[in-house]
Amino acid sequence: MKKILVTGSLGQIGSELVPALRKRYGRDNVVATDIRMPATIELRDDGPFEFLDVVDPHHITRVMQIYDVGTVYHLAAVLSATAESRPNIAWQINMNGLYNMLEAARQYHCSMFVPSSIGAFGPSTPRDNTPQDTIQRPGTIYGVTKVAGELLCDYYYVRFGLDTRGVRFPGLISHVTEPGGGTTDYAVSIFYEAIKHRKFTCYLRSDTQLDMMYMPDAVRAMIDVMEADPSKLVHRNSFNVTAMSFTPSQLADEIRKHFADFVISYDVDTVRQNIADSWPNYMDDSAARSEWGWKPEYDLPRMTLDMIDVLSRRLVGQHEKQPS
Ligand code: AKB
Repeated sequence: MKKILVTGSLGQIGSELVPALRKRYGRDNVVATDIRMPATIELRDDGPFEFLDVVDPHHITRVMQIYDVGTVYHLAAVLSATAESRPNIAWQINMNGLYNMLEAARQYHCSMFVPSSIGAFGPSTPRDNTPQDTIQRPGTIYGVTKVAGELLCDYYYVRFGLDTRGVRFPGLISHVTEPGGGTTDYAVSIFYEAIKHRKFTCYLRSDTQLDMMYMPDAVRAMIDVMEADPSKLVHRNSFNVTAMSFTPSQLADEIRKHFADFVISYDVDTVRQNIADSWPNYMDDSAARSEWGWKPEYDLPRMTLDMIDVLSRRLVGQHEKQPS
């Protein structure tokens, strides 16, 4: 079979997508790439890995010439809070990197998955039950790159027949790799702090409601949308997908069902709060459900139980390995 190429494979999504793709399609059929090298020998030996900076078209061409690539999962991107502090870098990676990958996909006849985000919406978007097709006027550079990315992917489909597909991810929660530089990252850090110290200081207000998803659902969404029957797809870039929607205070209540003494306090970071305030409370994902059968498996209680279960075992294990 033709190879599957994953960019940004050592990031939060790639760390779980690559093993899932290798399990499904075979270890040697999935080429992991990133701008940094895997930290451990195990990761390096898990399957093909290539150093790839998406901002440099020569890197992309080199990898495309080595492997017979048929599908690209383009995950290399800068998240919202980092993008706000380094808009220039965000543009280079999120826009120029995407353009370079689309061009390569066009030249080498690949299909391509590109994640968008709730960040593609803005303050004038309806916040409740946010429709699939609605106003998209984000006020962040991250949002600007996400909307432009969705449009660019549509353009490549209409203009060149390139099979581009994508979803608008909410905040993603995972126990494998922590996110970096996002606005929704608190929903991951809170678990580490709850397990280790039974307390957490949140940088968002207690009532900030946002869509969220557990990583196993996110991985399934990416694979399912790429495997979907193209004749059923009315939308392509990008489908609203969500699994749960909660505030920091509701997440703390759920965690307290496991650790009764858990305490949450708030020290609001204005930059991330302003970003979160411009994003939907919850999206309508009925287009994804009807066009390719999207259905999440994890709600808030199930995700919380699994995060606490897996992380508690790992963090206690780490603690026991510490030299005394
Ligand atoms: C972020 O917070 O920047 C991301 C996202 C919702 O796109 N997790």
